Amino acid sequence: MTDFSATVTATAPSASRLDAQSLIAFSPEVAAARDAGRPIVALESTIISHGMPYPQNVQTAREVEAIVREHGAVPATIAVLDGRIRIGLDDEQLELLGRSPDAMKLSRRDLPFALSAHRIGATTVAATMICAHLAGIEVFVTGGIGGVHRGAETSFDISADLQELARTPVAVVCAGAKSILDLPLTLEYLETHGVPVISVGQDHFAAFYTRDSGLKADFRMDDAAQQAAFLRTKWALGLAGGAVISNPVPVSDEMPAVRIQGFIEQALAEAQAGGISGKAVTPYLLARIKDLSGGASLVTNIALVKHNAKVGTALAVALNQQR
Ligand code: PSU
Ligand code: MN
Repeated sequence: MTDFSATVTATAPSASRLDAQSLIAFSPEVAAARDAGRPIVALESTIISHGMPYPQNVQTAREVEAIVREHGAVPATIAVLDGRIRIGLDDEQLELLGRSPDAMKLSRRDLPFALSAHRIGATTVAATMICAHLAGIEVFVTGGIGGVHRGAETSFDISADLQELARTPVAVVCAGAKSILDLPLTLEYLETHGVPVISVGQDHFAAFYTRDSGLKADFRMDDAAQQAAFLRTKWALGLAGGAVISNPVPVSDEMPAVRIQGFIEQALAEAQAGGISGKAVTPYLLARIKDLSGGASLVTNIALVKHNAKVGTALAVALNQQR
Protein backbone atom coordinates (compact mmCIF):
# COMPACT_ATOMS: atom_id res chain seq x y z
CA MET A 1 0.00 0.00 0.00
CA THR A 2 1.33 3.45 -0.89
CA ASP A 3 1.76 5.78 2.05
CA PHE A 4 0.34 9.21 1.20
CA SER A 5 0.53 10.55 4.74
CA ALA A 6 3.68 12.56 4.04
CA THR A 7 2.00 14.45 1.20
CA VAL A 8 -1.13 14.95 3.25
CA THR A 9 0.70 16.41 6.22
CA ALA A 10 2.79 18.55 3.88
CA THR A 11 -0.22 20.26 2.30
CA ALA A 12 -2.94 20.15 4.93
CA PRO A 13 -1.46 22.58 7.47
CA SER A 14 -1.14 25.45 5.01
CA ALA A 15 -4.74 24.96 3.88
CA SER A 16 -6.08 24.78 7.42
CA ARG A 17 -4.09 27.80 8.55
CA LEU A 18 -6.25 30.01 6.36
CA ASP A 19 -9.05 30.71 8.80
CA ALA A 20 -10.70 34.04 9.56
CA GLN A 21 -8.51 34.77 12.57
CA SER A 22 -5.33 34.27 10.52
CA LEU A 23 -6.59 36.95 8.13
CA ILE A 24 -7.02 39.53 10.90
CA ALA A 25 -4.31 41.80 12.31
CA PHE A 26 -5.00 43.93 15.38
CA SER A 27 -3.15 47.17 16.02
CA PRO A 28 -1.26 47.24 19.34
CA GLU A 29 -3.82 49.64 20.83
CA VAL A 30 -6.79 47.45 19.89
CA ALA A 31 -5.01 44.25 20.95
CA ALA A 32 -4.37 45.78 24.38
CA ALA A 33 -8.01 46.88 24.68
CA ARG A 34 -9.18 43.35 23.87
CA ASP A 35 -6.86 41.84 26.49
CA ALA A 36 -8.12 44.32 29.07
CA GLY A 37 -11.79 43.82 28.15
CA ARG A 38 -12.23 47.50 27.35
CA PRO A 39 -15.02 48.81 25.08
CA ILE A 40 -14.03 49.09 21.42
CA VAL A 41 -15.74 51.09 18.65
CA ALA A 42 -15.29 50.08 15.01
CA LEU A 43 -14.95 52.83 12.37
CA GLU A 44 -15.28 52.37 8.62
CA SER A 45 -12.82 53.41 5.96
CA THR A 46 -14.87 53.91 2.76
CA ILE A 47 -15.93 57.21 4.27
CA ILE A 48 -12.17 58.03 4.26
CA SER A 49 -11.30 56.77 0.77
CA HIS A 50 -14.54 57.40 -1.13
CA GLY A 51 -16.68 59.62 1.09
CA MET A 52 -14.49 62.68 1.70
CA PRO A 53 -11.64 64.42 -0.14
CA TYR A 54 -8.02 64.39 1.04
CA PRO A 55 -6.80 65.79 3.43
CA GLN A 56 -10.07 66.40 5.32
CA ASN A 57 -10.72 62.65 5.23
CA VAL A 58 -7.56 61.68 7.14
CA GLN A 59 -7.89 64.65 9.48
CA THR A 60 -11.50 63.72 10.28
CA ALA A 61 -10.61 60.05 10.81
CA ARG A 62 -7.99 61.04 13.41
CA GLU A 63 -10.35 63.46 15.15
CA VAL A 64 -13.11 60.85 15.30
CA GLU A 65 -10.67 58.37 16.82
CA ALA A 66 -9.70 60.99 19.42
CA ILE A 67 -13.37 61.53 20.35
CA VAL A 68 -13.82 57.80 20.94
CA ARG A 69 -10.77 57.74 23.24
CA GLU A 70 -11.91 60.87 25.09
CA HIS A 71 -15.25 59.25 25.85
CA GLY A 72 -13.83 56.04 27.25
CA ALA A 73 -13.43 53.50 24.46
CA VAL A 74 -10.77 52.44 21.98
CA PRO A 75 -11.26 53.21 18.26
CA ALA A 76 -10.68 50.51 15.66
CA THR A 77 -10.63 51.88 12.13
CA ILE A 78 -10.98 48.93 9.75
CA ALA A 79 -9.45 48.40 6.31
CA VAL A 80 -7.70 45.76 4.18
CA LEU A 81 -3.95 46.12 3.68
CA ASP A 82 -1.27 43.57 2.69
CA GLY A 83 -3.65 40.64 2.66
CA ARG A 84 -4.95 41.24 6.19
CA ILE A 85 -8.06 42.77 7.70
CA ARG A 86 -6.58 45.57 9.78
CA ILE A 87 -8.45 46.26 13.00
CA GLY A 88 -6.96 49.60 14.04
CA LEU A 89 -4.74 51.62 11.69
CA ASP A 90 -1.57 53.56 12.46
CA ASP A 91 -0.94 57.04 11.01
CA GLU A 92 0.93 55.72 7.99
CA GLN A 93 -1.81 53.22 7.10
CA LEU A 94 -4.52 55.86 7.50
CA GLU A 95 -2.60 58.26 5.28
CA LEU A 96 -2.10 55.57 2.61
CA LEU A 97 -5.79 54.81 2.58
CA GLY A 98 -6.76 58.47 2.52
CA ARG A 99 -4.66 59.43 -0.48
CA SER A 100 -4.30 56.26 -2.51
CA PRO A 101 -6.27 56.37 -5.77
CA ASP A 102 -5.98 52.56 -5.83
CA ALA A 103 -8.00 52.00 -2.68
CA MET A 104 -10.91 49.73 -3.55
CA LYS A 105 -14.37 50.17 -2.11
CA LEU A 106 -15.06 46.83 -0.44
CA SER A 107 -18.45 45.44 0.34
CA ARG A 108 -19.26 41.81 1.29
CA ARG A 109 -18.61 40.41 -2.18
CA ASP A 110 -15.25 42.19 -2.56
CA LEU A 111 -13.52 41.27 0.72
CA PRO A 112 -12.03 37.93 -0.43
CA PHE A 113 -10.65 39.55 -3.57
CA ALA A 114 -8.88 42.39 -1.80
CA LEU A 115 -7.43 39.97 0.77
CA SER A 116 -6.28 37.27 -1.63
CA ALA A 117 -4.95 39.71 -4.24
CA HIS A 118 -3.27 41.93 -1.62
CA ARG A 119 -5.06 45.08 -2.67
CA ILE A 120 -5.60 48.24 -0.65
CA GLY A 121 -9.23 48.21 0.38
CA ALA A 122 -11.58 50.47 2.29
CA THR A 123 -14.53 48.77 3.94
CA THR A 124 -18.12 49.94 3.48
CA VAL A 125 -20.73 49.67 6.22
CA ALA A 126 -21.43 46.07 5.14
CA ALA A 127 -17.80 44.98 5.07
CA THR A 128 -16.93 46.86 8.26
CA MET A 129 -19.77 45.04 10.04
CA ILE A 130 -18.39 41.68 8.88
CA CYS A 131 -14.86 42.55 10.01
CA ALA A 132 -16.00 44.07 13.30
CA HIS A 133 -17.98 40.93 14.11
CA LEU A 134 -15.01 38.69 13.28
CA ALA A 135 -13.00 40.85 15.69
CA GLY A 136 -15.61 40.61 18.44
CA ILE A 137 -16.65 44.28 18.21
CA GLU A 138 -20.34 45.06 18.74
CA VAL A 139 -20.58 48.78 17.92
CA PHE A 140 -19.66 50.54 14.72
CA VAL A 141 -19.81 54.28 14.04
CA THR A 142 -20.20 55.80 10.58
CA GLY A 143 -21.79 58.78 8.80
CA GLY A 144 -24.69 57.37 6.85
CA ILE A 145 -25.73 53.89 5.77
CA GLY A 146 -26.43 52.81 2.22
CA GLY A 147 -30.04 52.11 1.32
CA VAL A 148 -32.61 51.59 -1.39
CA HIS A 149 -31.82 53.99 -4.22
CA ARG A 150 -34.46 56.07 -5.92
CA GLY A 151 -35.63 54.16 -9.00
CA ALA A 152 -34.60 50.83 -7.44
CA GLU A 153 -37.74 49.27 -8.92
CA THR A 154 -35.95 49.33 -12.28
CA SER A 155 -32.24 49.61 -11.34
CA PHE A 156 -32.36 47.00 -8.51
CA ASP A 157 -29.87 49.27 -6.70
CA ILE A 158 -30.20 48.36 -3.05
CA SER A 159 -27.10 48.72 -0.90
CA ALA A 160 -25.60 45.50 0.47
CA ASP A 161 -25.47 47.40 3.80
CA LEU A 162 -29.15 46.56 4.35
CA GLN A 163 -28.69 42.80 3.92
CA GLU A 164 -25.69 42.95 6.22
CA LEU A 165 -27.75 44.67 8.92
CA ALA A 166 -30.16 41.74 8.65
CA ARG A 167 -27.50 39.08 9.18
CA THR A 168 -24.52 40.40 11.17
CA PRO A 169 -24.86 41.28 14.87
CA VAL A 170 -23.31 44.74 15.02
CA ALA A 171 -25.05 47.99 16.03
CA VAL A 172 -24.49 50.71 13.43
CA VAL A 173 -24.55 54.28 14.73
CA CYS A 174 -25.26 56.71 11.89
CA ALA A 175 -27.05 59.96 11.07
CA GLY A 176 -29.70 57.98 9.22
CA ALA A 177 -29.38 57.79 5.46
CA LYS A 178 -29.04 60.45 2.79
CA SER A 179 -32.01 61.61 0.84
CA ILE A 180 -30.10 60.72 -2.34
CA LEU A 181 -31.87 57.46 -1.44
CA ASP A 182 -35.50 56.50 -1.27
CA LEU A 183 -35.89 56.70 2.51
CA PRO A 184 -39.43 55.30 2.78
CA LEU A 185 -38.38 52.24 0.74
CA THR A 186 -35.20 51.91 2.79
CA LEU A 187 -37.26 51.69 5.99
CA GLU A 188 -39.67 49.21 4.36
CA TYR A 189 -36.75 47.02 3.34
CA LEU A 190 -35.28 47.11 6.85
CA GLU A 191 -38.66 46.19 8.33
CA THR A 192 -39.05 43.23 5.97
CA HIS A 193 -35.63 41.94 7.02
CA GLY A 194 -36.25 42.43 10.72
CA VAL A 195 -33.75 45.23 11.26
CA PRO A 196 -34.81 47.57 14.07
CA VAL A 197 -34.32 51.30 13.56
CA ILE A 198 -33.71 53.07 16.86
CA SER A 199 -33.78 56.85 16.96
CA VAL A 200 -31.83 58.93 19.47
CA GLY A 201 -33.19 62.26 20.73
CA GLN A 202 -36.21 62.43 18.40
CA ASP A 203 -39.01 60.19 17.12
CA HIS A 204 -38.15 60.41 13.43
CA PHE A 205 -35.50 58.72 11.33
CA ALA A 206 -32.64 61.13 10.51
CA ALA A 207 -31.82 62.15 6.93
CA PHE A 208 -28.06 62.75 7.22
CA TYR A 209 -27.64 66.44 6.20
CA THR A 210 -30.96 67.22 7.84
CA ARG A 211 -32.37 65.94 11.12
CA ASP A 212 -35.85 64.96 10.07
CA SER A 213 -36.71 62.54 7.25
CA GLY A 214 -40.40 62.99 8.05
CA LEU A 215 -40.54 59.23 8.70
CA LYS A 216 -41.01 57.63 12.09
CA ALA A 217 -38.26 55.38 13.40
CA ASP A 218 -39.35 52.11 15.05
CA PHE A 219 -38.25 53.02 18.57
CA ARG A 220 -36.89 56.04 20.35
CA MET A 221 -34.14 55.42 22.91
CA ASP A 222 -32.24 58.45 24.13
CA ASP A 223 -30.22 56.51 26.68
CA ALA A 224 -27.18 54.37 25.89
CA ALA A 225 -28.15 51.94 28.68
CA GLN A 226 -31.59 51.51 27.08
CA GLN A 227 -30.05 50.89 23.65
CA ALA A 228 -27.62 48.37 25.16
CA ALA A 229 -30.43 46.52 26.96
CA PHE A 230 -32.36 46.31 23.69
CA LEU A 231 -29.36 44.86 21.84
CA ARG A 232 -28.49 42.40 24.63
CA THR A 233 -32.12 41.19 24.55
CA LYS A 234 -32.19 40.88 20.76
CA TRP A 235 -28.99 38.87 20.73
CA ALA A 236 -30.02 36.74 23.75
CA LEU A 237 -33.06 35.70 21.72
CA GLY A 238 -30.75 34.49 18.97
CA LEU A 239 -32.19 37.00 16.50
CA ALA A 240 -29.72 37.46 13.67
CA GLY A 241 -28.48 40.84 12.58
CA GLY A 242 -27.76 44.24 13.99
CA ALA A 243 -29.65 47.48 14.46
CA VAL A 244 -29.61 50.96 13.02
CA ILE A 245 -29.01 53.62 15.67
CA SER A 246 -30.18 56.83 14.00
CA ASN A 247 -28.57 59.89 15.56
CA PRO A 248 -29.57 63.21 13.94
CA VAL A 249 -26.96 65.82 13.02
CA PRO A 250 -26.75 68.54 15.73
CA VAL A 251 -29.10 71.47 15.05
CA SER A 252 -26.20 73.90 14.65
CA ASP A 253 -24.65 71.79 11.87
CA GLU A 254 -27.81 70.96 9.95
CA MET A 255 -28.13 72.10 6.31
CA PRO A 256 -31.28 73.89 5.14
CA ALA A 257 -33.50 71.14 3.67
CA VAL A 258 -34.51 73.07 0.54
CA ARG A 259 -30.92 73.92 -0.28
CA ILE A 260 -29.61 70.38 0.01
CA GLN A 261 -32.61 68.95 -1.87
CA GLY A 262 -31.72 71.05 -4.89
CA PHE A 263 -28.14 69.78 -4.90
CA ILE A 264 -29.33 66.20 -4.49
CA GLU A 265 -31.76 66.46 -7.41
CA GLN A 266 -29.07 67.91 -9.63
CA ALA A 267 -26.46 65.30 -8.64
CA LEU A 268 -28.96 62.49 -9.26
CA ALA A 269 -29.86 63.86 -12.69
CA GLU A 270 -26.17 64.13 -13.61
CA ALA A 271 -25.45 60.60 -12.41
CA GLN A 272 -28.23 59.28 -14.57
CA ALA A 273 -27.21 61.31 -17.62
CA GLY A 274 -23.60 60.14 -17.16
CA GLY A 275 -24.60 56.49 -16.92
CA ILE A 276 -23.03 56.09 -13.47
CA SER A 277 -23.92 52.67 -12.07
CA GLY A 278 -23.04 50.00 -9.51
CA LYS A 279 -20.65 50.80 -6.67
CA ALA A 280 -19.66 54.10 -8.30
CA VAL A 281 -23.08 55.68 -7.69
CA THR A 282 -22.78 56.61 -4.01
CA PRO A 283 -19.21 58.04 -4.18
CA TYR A 284 -20.19 60.04 -7.28
CA LEU A 285 -23.23 61.57 -5.59
CA LEU A 286 -21.30 62.42 -2.41
CA ALA A 287 -18.55 64.19 -4.37
CA ARG A 288 -21.01 66.07 -6.59
CA ILE A 289 -23.10 67.29 -3.65
CA LYS A 290 -19.94 68.51 -1.96
CA ASP A 291 -18.92 70.50 -5.06
CA LEU A 292 -22.42 71.86 -5.72
CA SER A 293 -22.71 73.03 -2.12
CA GLY A 294 -19.34 74.74 -2.26
CA GLY A 295 -18.03 72.42 0.45
CA ALA A 296 -20.90 73.07 2.88
CA SER A 297 -22.04 69.43 2.78
CA LEU A 298 -18.58 68.30 3.84
CA VAL A 299 -18.69 70.49 6.95
CA THR A 300 -22.02 68.93 7.92
CA ASN A 301 -20.72 65.47 7.11
CA ILE A 302 -17.72 65.90 9.42
CA ALA A 303 -19.85 67.31 12.24
CA LEU A 304 -22.34 64.46 12.15
CA VAL A 305 -19.67 61.74 12.19
CA LYS A 306 -18.12 63.31 15.27
CA HIS A 307 -21.50 63.44 16.96
CA ASN A 308 -22.07 59.80 16.07
CA ALA A 309 -18.71 58.93 17.64
CA LYS A 310 -19.91 60.29 21.00
CA VAL A 311 -23.20 58.39 20.89
CA GLY A 312 -21.50 55.21 19.65
CA THR A 313 -18.87 55.33 22.35
CA ALA A 314 -21.52 55.71 25.05
CA LEU A 315 -23.26 52.65 23.61
CA ALA A 316 -20.03 50.60 23.55
CA VAL A 317 -19.40 51.53 27.20
CA ALA A 318 -22.98 50.58 28.17
CA LEU A 319 -22.78 47.26 26.29
CA ASN A 320 -19.55 46.50 28.12
CA GLN A 321 -21.27 47.15 31.46
CA GLN A 322 -24.17 44.87 30.50
CA ARG A 323 -21.98 41.98 29.44
N1 PSU B 1 -23.38 57.14 2.72
C1 PSU B 1 -22.77 58.24 3.17
N2 PSU B 1 -21.41 58.29 3.21
C2 PSU B 1 -20.64 57.23 2.80
C3 PSU B 1 -21.31 56.05 2.36
C4 PSU B 1 -22.67 56.04 2.35
O1 PSU B 1 -23.44 59.18 3.54
O2 PSU B 1 -19.40 57.31 2.84
C5 PSU B 1 -20.50 54.85 1.97
C6 PSU B 1 -20.51 53.83 3.12
O3 PSU B 1 -19.28 53.16 3.15
C7 PSU B 1 -21.62 52.87 2.71
C8 PSU B 1 -21.42 52.85 1.21
O4 PSU B 1 -21.51 51.59 3.26
O5 PSU B 1 -21.13 54.20 0.87
C9 PSU B 1 -22.66 52.37 0.50
O6 PSU B 1 -22.35 52.18 -0.84
P1 PSU B 1 -23.44 51.51 -1.81
O7 PSU B 1 -24.54 52.49 -1.90
O8 PSU B 1 -22.69 51.32 -3.09
O9 PSU B 1 -23.82 50.22 -1.17
MN1 MN C 1 -25.54 50.19 -5.03
